[in-house]
Order: sequence, then structure tokens, then C-alpha cells
Amino acid sequence: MPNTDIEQLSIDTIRTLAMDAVQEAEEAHPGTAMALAPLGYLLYTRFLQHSPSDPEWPDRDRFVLSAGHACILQYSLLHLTGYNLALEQLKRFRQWQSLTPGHPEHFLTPGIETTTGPLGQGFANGVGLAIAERFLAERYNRPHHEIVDHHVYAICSDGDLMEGVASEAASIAGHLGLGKLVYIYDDNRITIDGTTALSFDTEDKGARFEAYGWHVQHVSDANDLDALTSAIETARAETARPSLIVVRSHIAYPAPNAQDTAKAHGTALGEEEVRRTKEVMGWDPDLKFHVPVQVAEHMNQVQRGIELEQEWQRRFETWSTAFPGLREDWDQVHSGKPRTGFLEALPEFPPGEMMMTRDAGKKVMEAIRSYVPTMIGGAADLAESTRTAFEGGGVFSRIHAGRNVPWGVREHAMGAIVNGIGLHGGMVKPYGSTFLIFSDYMRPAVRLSALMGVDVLWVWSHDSVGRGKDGPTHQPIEHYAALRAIPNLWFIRPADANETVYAWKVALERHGGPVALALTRQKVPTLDRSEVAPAQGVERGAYVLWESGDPDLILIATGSEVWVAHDAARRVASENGMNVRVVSMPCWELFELQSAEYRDEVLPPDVKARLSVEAGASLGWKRWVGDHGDSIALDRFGASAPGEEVLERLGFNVDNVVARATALLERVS
Ligand SMILES: Cc1ncc(C[n+]2csc(CCOP(=O)(O)OP(=O)(O)O)c2C)c(N)n1
Ligand SMILES: [Mg+2]
Repeated sequence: MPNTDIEQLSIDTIRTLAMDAVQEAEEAHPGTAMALAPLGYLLYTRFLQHSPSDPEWPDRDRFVLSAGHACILQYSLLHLTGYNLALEQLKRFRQWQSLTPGHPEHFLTPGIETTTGPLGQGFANGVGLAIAERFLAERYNRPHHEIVDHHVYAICSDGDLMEGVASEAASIAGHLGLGKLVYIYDDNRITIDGTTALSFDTEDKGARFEAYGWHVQHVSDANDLDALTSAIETARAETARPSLIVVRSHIAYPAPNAQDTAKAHGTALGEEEVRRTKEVMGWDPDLKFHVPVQVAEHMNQVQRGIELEQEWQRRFETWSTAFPGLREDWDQVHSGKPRTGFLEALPEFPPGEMMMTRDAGKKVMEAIRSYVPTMIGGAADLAESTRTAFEGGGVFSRIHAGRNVPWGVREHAMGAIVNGIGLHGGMVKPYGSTFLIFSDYMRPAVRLSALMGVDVLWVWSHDSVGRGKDGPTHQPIEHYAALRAIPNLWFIRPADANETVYAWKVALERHGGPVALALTRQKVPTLDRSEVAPAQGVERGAYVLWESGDPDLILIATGSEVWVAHDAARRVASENGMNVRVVSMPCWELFELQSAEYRDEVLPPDVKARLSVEAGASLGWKRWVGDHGDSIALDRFGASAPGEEVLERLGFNVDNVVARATALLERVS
């Protein structure tokens, strides 16, 4: 059936908005938005259960534009369907402080569920959104009371499907049978460098997804609304498997010259081509950013959204009356906070005992389990090693939404999926865990968690060369510096069991961004807090742990090097008669957030003799030790040997700290 006039006019409006906005911005990606205008039109006006006047409605369908470069498509749709995104914003596409940045930004624009652009991330975020939906549905739905029941739609491109992270995510989504996923693959056979004949023609993408356990359909014409409609309906009806719809499209359709060219991906069409395309569509080429009144009316979804939401609200109220306890629980988890009482439940560890901080973390997880009932997560096939699990919480599987998600060996997807879970709402502090060394494998997702300011937790154990016998491939070196370099990520490396408790407290309480914990595999002494300052100092990022008097020398250490620095400081103080201070600095970012007065109190500017002790790259330490200071650090790879020996030989022992501290004192004074 040919499209009706109003359908076609609406679709062409999306196309012209995309062309005009990109032309105005002088760069960006018009082609995909033009080609997928029919799909966008269908999704936003017929399929998505959303409410433009309340973009945060909890049971809305989620839409993820994994091909974030095509965001002008989404911006046009948001504008046309009645979100709070004015036409003016489309005219200011990609400009300073506009709500229409070059890629969709979750923290900025109403209706954008996740930040996308780095290809493959959105694909995996969607899997996280579906996991959250599954978890909350099982927790809150009761027979005849379905209050959590939504789909996750995504549009992905060739690039998305080429990226490894999408393969990882597709694999686990198939394994878990995430039937609420409805993904559309834009099979336009074009990427930036040319056609997919260059690098992506051999594999059969549909067959690949079938092999992952997905339900796969093909639509041969992206302009065929009926075919698209029936494919989406079929995909929605498939509840046991995630769905992929492979849609053959022609980039930049119907531009007479740009269509099917790689150029249409990343460059504005040019005034002349825009005019000619408008003529092909039967539009007045002189009109720019034109939205016909009947299109504005036809596409507006505000009323439909209000009705959808009201209908849900009625069901929600009935459910609340029937299950007041559940309702209370729902409100609590949607506050994004742990339940009150969690602070009192946190363990305290007696001094003296040698303990791995990963084990302290495990004890914390046992203690807080019932205070964060929607906290889910797991390790990338290393749960035994990272000591992360909610015992008794069950395993997340095809048949049961347990709290322990077996990510398999898929760090990158784990990161991006955890972000998706965190973005959903109602899920307090989802987490992902692995060895610190493999934070590299998930770094793009960690970066995005920080950029989006999503409340998630990264738990990384085996946090130094103290990891030992596995050797340099498994020993983090530059990782502390590299992670500290990510803005808005709080990287915490606690010194002992009690600092670990406070690190967890910080993690559970933070709003507005991710927290990462670096925990040891080797045992460290639990410091005697009657002799040193309380572990609560963690909350300020750095604190004076111990001192013999008004300091001549400051030793600054993190994590497993703190006790070494502390022992060394006592020796220097007693042997040299100098006054030594030890600063435990588990989290640079938190320390930076403190007042200048506090920072100067901890690190008085007039004390120039400062020595940092940390088993990682020296990069960045100048900031804290100053030009006169020194660092015991690692600017080399580690070695395969017992962990204690590696630390010992690489200089993280009391004798060496004493020697370097003494030398520094002589040099500086
Ligand atoms: C991880 C990542 N690598 C590279 C890019 C740069 N980039 C943006 S789009 C794109 C590929 C474009 O091809 P496709 O994904 O098929 O999108 P289409 O042009 O067909 O819309 C690339 C390489 C990116 N955004 N993310
Ligand atoms: Mg493509």
C-alpha cells in the first residue's frame, strides 16, 4: 500500500529538517536520517509508548539511537512529536550550548535515553535497559498487574555491528533471551570510507544474529511502511528471543546525487543538492526548516502520551492499593538511594588482622545486600577472584531475574550494559567487576558512564603488581593514572579493610557519576584506628592518617602502599628525629572537591619534602608532591613472581621508603 499523503509529508518533513539542520551546521550526517525517516516516523508515532510531556515516565518504551551520528533524525522526531525541543534548537544543531549536540547526550536533551556516538555502545546500553526491565518486571509485576512492561528499540548501523562490543552484547542478549529488544539494523552498505564491499560484505549479518539466538527478519525497502510495520509487530510478538530487523536502506534517499554514496554519511549535501532533493520530493526549495501545520498536528504525540501514561497510572494505582508493601519498595528504589539503616549495617574490622581488601568488599556486599535490593551486577567470569556476588541473590538467566549477572568473558559489553541498567531508573548502583588490568577492556564504557553521570559502580580487584605470579600482562601499571584522567570518575584505592568499607559507602551514596574501587588480591594489615585516624577520612579523598608532629616530611600513599608508608614514617621519625606525616589518599577526585583550606591542612604548602608511594605510574603525582618532592612509583612493567616479592623488589618496602624519604629530607632541607 502506498503511504498516505500525510504519512509521506511527515516523512519528507523529517528529511528536510535533517538536510536543513546539517546544512546550517555545515557538517554532520544527513544521509542516514533521510533514509531512515520512514522508520523514525513509524517508531515515534505508532510503536513507541512514550510521553513527550513526561520523558521520564517509568514504563515508557526506551529508544536508543546506537548510530548516534544520525542524531538529527532523533532531534527532528523529538521536536515533531512534541518534546520540549524547539525548532530553534534544530537550527542551532551542533552549536555552543544548544540542546542538539553533535551526538545525542543523555544528560542534556529531553527524550535521549543514553549518550551514543562511539559505535556499538548504544547497542549494549539497550541490552542493559532490557535487563533492568526484566529484573523490575519480575520484582514488581503480579498476576493481572503488569506495571513493568516495556520494549527497548534501537537503530544500529554497519559500524555498530562491526564493533566487538555489539557482538559481545548480542551474544549475551541471545543467551538471556531478552525478548523485549527490538533492534533495527540499517543495512545501507555504506560506511565512511566507502561501501561495505571494502570490509563488511562477507559475513551474513542476519545469520550471525540467528546464531546468537536472535529472531531475525528482513525488510527489503526502508520506504515500505507496511513491511516495516509488520516486521516490528512480529518482533514485538516474539517474546523469547531478542529481535533484529535487517532493513535495506539507501543513504541520503532521495537526493539525486548523494544517494548511496559514502559522502552522504558525513558531509552536508550542499545548497544545490538540498534544493534539488526538495524538488524531487515536491517541496518548495526556498523553504527552510519548514514544518507544515498538518504535519505538526499529525505527528504530535503529547495527547497520546498523556493517555498512555494515564492508563498506566491507573494500573499502577490499582497495583499500589493491592500491594502497598511493593509500592513502598518501588518508591524507595526509585529514589536512587540505599535504604535507611545501611550505614549501621556496614561492618567494622578489628585491627591487626591481615586482610585482602577484596575480601573486605565481599563482607560489605553481604552487609548491604538487603539495603540495595535492586543492585545487580557481577563479574566478567571472575566472581570468585573479585569476590563480588550477592549470596542468595540468584543468577540472572533466561528464566529468572536473579541479582548476579554472569557476564561471561565480555568486559566491554559488561561496562556498556551496566551503563544501560543504571540509565533505566529503579536500579540502584548496578555494578561490573573484573581485574583492574582489564579495565582497559571496558574503558570506553567507563568513560561514557562518567560523561553521562550515571550512578554505576566498577569493582576492580588485583589492583597492582602485588597480583604477582600472573606476570606483567596481568599487572596494572598506568591504570590508576589513566582512570584518574577520566573526568567525573571517582577512582578509590582503599588502604585496608576499613577504608574499603568507606569506599563502598561513598560508592553507594554518590549521585551524578560512577565510582570505581581498586581492591587488593594480597593481604594488607587492618590498621589500628586507635593509633591512626578514622577510616572515615576516605570520604574526603585524602586525610592525615598519622603524624609524629608538625611535619617536616609528608609521605602520601594509596591502597596497599599505605601501611608500608606508615611503617616507614614511624621509623624515619624515630631514627632521624624528624616529624613525619602520613597521608592516606585513596581518592584524588574527592580530595580535589574539598575546600582549599582542607587541602592545605592535609598538605601544608610550606612542607616541600613530600614523597608519594604508589605501585603505579608516576604520572600525575607532581601535582601532590610538588617540584621538590619525589615519587616511589612504577614507570615500567611488572614481573612474574610471587606478589610480595615483586612489590619488595620494585621498591615498595619499608627500607626503600625510609631510604628515599631520608634522601629527600636531606635534599630539601
Ligand atoms: C567506535 C567508533 N569508531 C569510529 C567512529 C567514527 N564513525 C562514525 S560513523 C562511522 C561509520 C559510518 O558507517 P555506518 O556505521 O554504517 O553508518 P552510516 O553512515 O551508514 O549511517 C564511523 C567510523 C565512531 N563514531 N565510533
Ligand atoms: Mg552504513
